Amino acid sequence: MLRFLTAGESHGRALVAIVDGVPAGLALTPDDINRDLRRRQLGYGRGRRMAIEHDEAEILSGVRRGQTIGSPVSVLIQNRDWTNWQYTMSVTADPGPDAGGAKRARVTRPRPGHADLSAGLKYGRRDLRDVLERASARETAARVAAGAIARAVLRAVGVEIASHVVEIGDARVLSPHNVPFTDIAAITDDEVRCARPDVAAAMKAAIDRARETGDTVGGAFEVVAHRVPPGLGSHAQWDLKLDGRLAQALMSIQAIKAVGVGLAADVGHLPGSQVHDEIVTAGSSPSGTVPGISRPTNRAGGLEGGVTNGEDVRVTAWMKPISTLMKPLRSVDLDTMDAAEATVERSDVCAVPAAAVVGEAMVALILADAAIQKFGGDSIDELVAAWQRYGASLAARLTPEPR
Ligand code: EPS
Repeated sequence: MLRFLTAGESHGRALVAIVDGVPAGLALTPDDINRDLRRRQLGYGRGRRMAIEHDEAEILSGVRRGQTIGSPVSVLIQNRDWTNWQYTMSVTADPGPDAGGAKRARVTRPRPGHADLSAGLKYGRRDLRDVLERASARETAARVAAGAIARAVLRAVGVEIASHVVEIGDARVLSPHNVPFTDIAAITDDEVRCARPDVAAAMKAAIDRARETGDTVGGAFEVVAHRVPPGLGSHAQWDLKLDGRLAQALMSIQAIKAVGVGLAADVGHLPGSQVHDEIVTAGSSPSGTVPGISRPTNRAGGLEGGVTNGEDVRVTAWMKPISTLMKPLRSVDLDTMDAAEATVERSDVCAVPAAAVVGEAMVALILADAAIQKFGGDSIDELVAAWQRYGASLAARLTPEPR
């Protein structure tokens, strides 16, 4: 079982990810992780914080001489901004005279849409900074580090994962599920990560408009996993259904409010003939990873009955606009109970392109876990061998019997 936890506050000393259950013998370097950390930091609409941070992974454990050894892999990512927050974020009650950074006032005016109010009440914190520091999407850097390790596991068996931004404000890609994986994997536009250049320009314009009016803007991204074998997940029990597990993983990303598989919400108004993917014989050119079988369409997003069907896994997540508005919404000061404007913190105008990279990480973690459950994962050699045996058995089973 592959599982992970993260720790760390947005302006604390560092973030940490612990990934448990990584197969032994997997080649892993900090660069494998740093590549994804860098991609997550890019994007049009980010705030000034991204000019401060240069996220880099320090592997603390679980790797020896370039290979995983079967023990938990822990990764540390420093927060460079911490030097400006040492006083406010001090672990000790008395930070001492040398602690750097401003003495920041308590946060008492919750931002609508943020965890400030709900989690502040739950944990009984009078300074809402105690919840906003952890609720912050800074945490997703640690998820991306964990996801990069899962991606390395999947890469060993040929699975690739990529994402594209399909909607920002009123700019959207029409029929995003038909954009081929090769177009998505080839995206070089780091600003909005959109496969359609004309839509990318409209997306940037939508972000500019939001910034000019002191507002924020949301959107959607699709994550696509390519060359996934059939048979990951299970139809037999609710918590084994892979579509459900992917949905939970994506929904857990900060600010995500909806998740869909394949055609997603469109299945509600289309007839069955336009929702299901016919099954046809393919001879030597299957559409996915099932020998001899082709699916002319992939509206199901590679999942039927909670089990992968050999087509690309395609999942979409919708992100709400960031809840820190430079032109703040109405709130209440929880100290005085007077009407007040919500707190304004330095923030991003749009983080959908970065969230897409986080989405890739979450999908990688779930698929790698499902693969380890099906094929075994004590060592990467064992996993690859079991995967190959399964492929060979499918090919043998799907060969026509002599009549
Ligand atoms: C965030 C607010 C901003 C973002 C941050 C998420 O940080 P700050 O409050 O320091 O300006 O930059 O995202 C990151 C730091 C990151 O690495 O993605 C928030 O409140 O969620």
